[in-house]
Amino acid sequence: MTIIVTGGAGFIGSNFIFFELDRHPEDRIVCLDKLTYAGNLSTLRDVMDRPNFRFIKMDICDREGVFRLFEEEKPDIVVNFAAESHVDRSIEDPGVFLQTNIMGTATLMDACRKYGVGRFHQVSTDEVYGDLPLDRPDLMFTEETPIHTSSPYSSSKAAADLLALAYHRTYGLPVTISRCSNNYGPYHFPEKLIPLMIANALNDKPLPVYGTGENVRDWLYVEDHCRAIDLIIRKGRVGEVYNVGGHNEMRNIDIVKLICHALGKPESLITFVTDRKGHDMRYAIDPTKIHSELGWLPETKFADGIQKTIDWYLTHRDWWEEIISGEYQNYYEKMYANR
Ligand code: NAD
Ligand code: TDX
Repeated sequence: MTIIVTGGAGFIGSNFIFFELDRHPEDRIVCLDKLTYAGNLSTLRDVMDRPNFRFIKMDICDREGVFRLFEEEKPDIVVNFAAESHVDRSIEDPGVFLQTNIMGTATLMDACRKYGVGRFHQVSTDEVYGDLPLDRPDLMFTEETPIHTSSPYSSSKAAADLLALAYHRTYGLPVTISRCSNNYGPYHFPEKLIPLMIANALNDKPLPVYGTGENVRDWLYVEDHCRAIDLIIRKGRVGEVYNVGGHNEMRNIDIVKLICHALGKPESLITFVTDRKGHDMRYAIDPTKIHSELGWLPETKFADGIQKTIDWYLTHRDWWEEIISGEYQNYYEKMYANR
């Protein structure tokens, strides 16, 4: 089979490519990525020369290019990870989120229709459900929870989900959607909470916690997410949404303290800064459907996953130091200097 993986030079997409090449060496993977600030070709260095791997630098909004590639590769499956993914950036500048996350997804689905692709999988997020209150731990997001978004990022992802379901109903496009909770693991871009705190702590820089740090996220080790997507594209039912999450709710402040302790750094590095606008309070996924239909369960416990992640950042300093020494500095200055 040929699988086109978009956004494969980013965090989850690259981990998915490694997972697929390892578990399904008989399949061919074509990675399509624009290499935005979040995409790193160095991440894919070890697989670049594999005979069953091809990288192509392309924007998913480039209709002509995408159609040409589909004509050439005749993919069996398309997995769409390509997206603008950072909530804070979407608050600063929504335009590119609408372009890539909505128009790009539509372009890929048009190509899927034209070339009769057997499956289009949209990698979505739990953020499309909005947030849950802290004082109702019994509530969780199911696939039936209404879409109720908070940020331009989550709204653009929700729009793409709705379009995907509409393409299924109207054109019969064989679509599946996964809505996953927060991922962590290797190759996570250092603008996001966990890698940002690890990098700052290692550099003895302040650890900027938004608001009071009581917001809760439901963390899943990235490989568990990859295994869920692998199951959905091979065994999932078309037209269906699958929630993916590991019942691992943690407060931001507790994660940051844990990172301080693991790295032997003082908690005095923690600095409470102005809250994110429209900040979602709590996410919690109910993964009953994917468990009962596809037998998926998370395999990595948080204690093990976070230790593996911290070890990875300690042994791959060159990867993230190169990132934070470049354009990232301007980003950091803009987002955190006067916060
Ligand atoms: P990321 O920002 O690390 O990577 C995004 C990748 O997409 C980059 O390689 C970038 O170059 C590429 N890209 C961006 N715009 C593109 C375009 N127009 N054309 C082609 N490529 C483009 O993101 P991530 O954290 O790996 O997230 C991947 C997907 O998973 C996203 O769709 C995101 O919404 C979803 N998701 C992420 C999480 C999480 O915790 N990170 C959780 C649930 C869902
Ligand atoms: O410096 C920070 N300080 C801080 O307190 C950063 C970067 C974040 N935070 C808080 C905000 C959130 O409550 O930490 C929490 C996690 O923030 P992010 O890492 O930005 O993730 P989040 O906003 O939860 O979104 C992530 O999960 C869902 C991904 O970035 C999305 O792509 C995915 O859809």
